[in-house]
Amino acid sequence: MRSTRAPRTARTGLWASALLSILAAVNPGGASAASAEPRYTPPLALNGTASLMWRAGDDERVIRLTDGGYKQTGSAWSTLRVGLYDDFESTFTAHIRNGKSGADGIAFLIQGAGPRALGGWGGGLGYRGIRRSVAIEFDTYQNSPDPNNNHLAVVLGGNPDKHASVANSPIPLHGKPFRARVRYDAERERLTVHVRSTAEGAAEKLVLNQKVDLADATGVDTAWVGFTGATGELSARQDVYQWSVGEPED
Ligand SMILES: [Ca+2]
Repeated sequence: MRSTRAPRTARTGLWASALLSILAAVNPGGASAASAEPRYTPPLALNGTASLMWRAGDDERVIRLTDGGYKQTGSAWSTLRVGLYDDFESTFTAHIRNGKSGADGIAFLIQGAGPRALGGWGGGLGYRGIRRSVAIEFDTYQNSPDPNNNHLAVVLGGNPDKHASVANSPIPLHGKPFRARVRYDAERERLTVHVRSTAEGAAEKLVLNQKVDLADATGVDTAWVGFTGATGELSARQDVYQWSVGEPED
């Protein structure tokens, strides 16, 4: 019995209403391009090799989780937390590249360990060992438990050796940017993940559909959300941008 659990109707979320653009564009329209001040910058906690930079030729912030070195791990968390008894949706664009092939990929996490959380390198994808977490892998390197070098998976308890569910990606995760949408239906305790190419008119495809109680899996009512990434003997530059979190739009 979890008698201390908040009622289902409680609005525990700190992001109760509006869609929050975490990597907000600066000066949209370029009216005052000389200004480097973002209109609004929710705080981010960066760990390991993660750094924040500006997208080339654009007024947009980018989280670079790994920069192409070997055996790197990085994590980036929004320090504004997400209520797990409300529906929420997070969308982002990721770009993983390093010439012909690269490793190891990134993960989107919902976690209860805190803003300093950072896990193991290589196949650990930067989240191995973050036990109070639910990870969604975008995995570009085949380790022994992996079906191939281009798959998505839901992983509980920070253990990438065991997939709660796994599926081939319908698009290449390495090389070109892709767009992902993670959605949680709190009432049904259902997590879904869609991906699509960033090419104009590209169709979005449902890849993962996992029943999971996020509050139970993370041990918290309001969780940190963000990204981890890692490299190993192979490396890659792994960026995330155009990231937002909020209530589902439909
Ligand atoms: Ca892997």
